[in-house]
Amino acid sequence: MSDERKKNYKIAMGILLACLMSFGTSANAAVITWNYAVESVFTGATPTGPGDGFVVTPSEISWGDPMGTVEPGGGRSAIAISNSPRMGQVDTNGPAALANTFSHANDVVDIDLYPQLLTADILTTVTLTPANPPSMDMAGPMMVNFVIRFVETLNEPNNGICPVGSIPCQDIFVIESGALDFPFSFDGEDYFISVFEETNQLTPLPLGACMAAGAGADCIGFLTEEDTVNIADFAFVITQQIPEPATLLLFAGSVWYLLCARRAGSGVFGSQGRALGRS
Ligand SMILES: [Ca+2]
Ligand SMILES: [Ca+2]
Repeated sequence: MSDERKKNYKIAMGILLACLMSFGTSANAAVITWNYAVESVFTGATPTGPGDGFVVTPSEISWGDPMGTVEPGGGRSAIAISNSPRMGQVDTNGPAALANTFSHANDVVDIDLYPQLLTADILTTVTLTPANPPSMDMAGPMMVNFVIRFVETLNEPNNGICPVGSIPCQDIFVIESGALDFPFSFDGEDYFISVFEETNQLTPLPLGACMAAGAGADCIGFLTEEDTVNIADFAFVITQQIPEPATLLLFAGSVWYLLCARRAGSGVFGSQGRALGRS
């Protein structure tokens, strides 16, 4: 092998080893399965104005007729958190795991007499403990504060036009702030948690719906039907960054060069062997 080829061979071998070491480090240290706990609570809320009937607890915010009930025809509406805390197992780069459930008992409320929900503060806490490979260390608790805006739309507006959809006008929730995707690190590895609503109710809303809720354009949220208990099941996935395409290209290029060099090398040595045999 010429000096030039020996040099290229060494470079390719070096890149290959670096790539293998990089993959090996990642594969050895990454957590495959986590035990998780996700808990959400209401930490505060603001009503549209003064008046009776606005009640806030860590698991429920209700409004409407103080003497009424949260049921169809009962004169009170409520949003509630259930399945909290939710515990289970989730695989890195695996299927989604269920988190907490939010429900809106959307009953008809007399908005001339009673204040309604305007904004709600939610604190969600995520704790992860490695199950495979097991570890006593813990990722978290990671805390995310969400602020949601709400509007109790008129069910039958005078002009007959709903902010979104058709009569009776759906009520509108907007997630005003709070990260639906956030990174975390554990044992030198970087991961991402991505939160979504399992039935894809959480979507970008039309401008009219965003404006009705007092939010800017391109808001995200969901709509709730009147006289119905609307359920939103939140879920999440944990992902880990796979090797960069550039790293994979380097890896593939190095393997290709080494294979070519080896084939070329066999020819040279074989010729020499045959030459030696003839002598
Ligand atoms: Ca309503
Ligand atoms: Ca409505």
